Amino acid sequence: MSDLFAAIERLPIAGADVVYYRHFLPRSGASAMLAGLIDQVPWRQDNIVLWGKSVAQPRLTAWYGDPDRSYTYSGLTLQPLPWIDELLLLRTMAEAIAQATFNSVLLNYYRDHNDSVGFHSDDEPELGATPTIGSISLGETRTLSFKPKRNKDWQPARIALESGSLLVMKGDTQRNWRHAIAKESRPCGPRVNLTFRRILDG
Ligand SMILES: O=C(O)CCC(=O)C(=O)O
Ligand SMILES: [Mn+2]
Repeated sequence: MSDLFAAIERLPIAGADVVYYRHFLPRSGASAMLAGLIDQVPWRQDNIVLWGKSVAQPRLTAWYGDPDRSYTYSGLTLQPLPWIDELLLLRTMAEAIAQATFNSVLLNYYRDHNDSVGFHSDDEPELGATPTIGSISLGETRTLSFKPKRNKDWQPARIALESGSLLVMKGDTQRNWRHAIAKESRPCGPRVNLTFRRILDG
């Protein structure tokens, strides 16, 4: 088997469909893309409502997409920024591998080891019942954890998301599992994650 095929891995998670493409982007391309996005994107730190309290999200975000698409999550409604060339290129590449079409992307900027995203699933109604999510990682390797929503017989799972990788989650993944990026105990460098999504009509 060539290295390229060996680097495609289906995660052994019941009731989910998660495939990891380690070498989606060349290393040097991923580093250049990371630096360009950190520099160019108008990052914001929104407040979200958690257990009835307003708190700053523990990371920076940005939302790009087709002009007629807005997105609501954790009590926030975001209007998309207009596409930039770098994101259109990554979108086309991710669509080819995920066999899906995407009309928006949420960018997360984890500045250092203290930034994180709590357990959630990408199950907003506007994504439909079985959304395909294409998740590209740039920069520092961080661990994505999965835990089952209901079935306690299923073991939690983890995967290290390396720079230049694409993780495709589809089918029942969001219905059955939550995922999170925990803080790291040791200092680490920046990471940008891009989750391409398709917001449905109506
Ligand atoms: O940073 C990641 O890998 C995950 C981000 C995520 O789950 C999300 O944006 O919904
Ligand atoms: Mn998510």
